[in-house]
Amino acid sequence: MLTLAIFACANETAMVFESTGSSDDTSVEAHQDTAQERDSGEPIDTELDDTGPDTSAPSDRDGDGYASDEDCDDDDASVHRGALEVCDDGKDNDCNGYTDADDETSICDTCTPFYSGDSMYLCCQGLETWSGARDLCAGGGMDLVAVGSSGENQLLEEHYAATCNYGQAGTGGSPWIGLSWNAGAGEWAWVDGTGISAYSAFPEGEEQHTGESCVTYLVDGTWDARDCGLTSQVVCEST
Ligand SMILES: [Ca+2]
Ligand SMILES: [Ca+2]
Ligand SMILES: [Ca+2]
Repeated sequence: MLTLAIFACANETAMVFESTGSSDDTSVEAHQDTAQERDSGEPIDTELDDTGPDTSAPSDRDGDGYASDEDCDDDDASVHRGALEVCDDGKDNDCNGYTDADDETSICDTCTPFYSGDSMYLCCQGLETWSGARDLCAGGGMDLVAVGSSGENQLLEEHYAATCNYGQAGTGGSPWIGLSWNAGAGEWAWVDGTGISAYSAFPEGEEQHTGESCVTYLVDGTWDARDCGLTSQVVCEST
């Protein structure tokens, strides 16, 4: 809207002939305030309205719930006190001063890593039930390994004794892998939701579900279904 206003800036009276627009009303009021301050001898405040953000309060730029004064990286939401120490991201996620495998408070330190392409694997010696094994892997931002190809199965076989020390005297053997029986679907399913139609290392006949619903990896590279409540070692994979 067009606004017509005439101000008597040099005088103490502002003369407004017509004002029909809301934005110019502000200018009119500010001008009147300035005239009154000048007359009263008070300092002239040239700011129209100071309603900007309070920059003295600590920010939480990455939105992880930890403000900049208590977050060791306020530009990365995967890093804050109490965060999961992810084993392969090169970050000190939990802000305790130690990164990845150097962090003795995480499974990244207590399990042994090996790598292939972009994937990181961990062999963990602690004996766990199958669901306990998943929880253990989750403690490093990982899950039980999903073996999707003969190449990946061969990778596990290569590291079985050399890296993981499985199958050695006194250490047991046959770690859990991320395969279990999905009763609802009536089929074997990996933790990532895929099935075994593309690749399977079950020996002939073992693929039949006979009541043992979780799968371990044997020293000869074949898979063996066992009772999920038994305890065994663990192979984790980055997700
Ligand atoms: Ca952060
Ligand atoms: Ca990390
Ligand atoms: Ca850490």
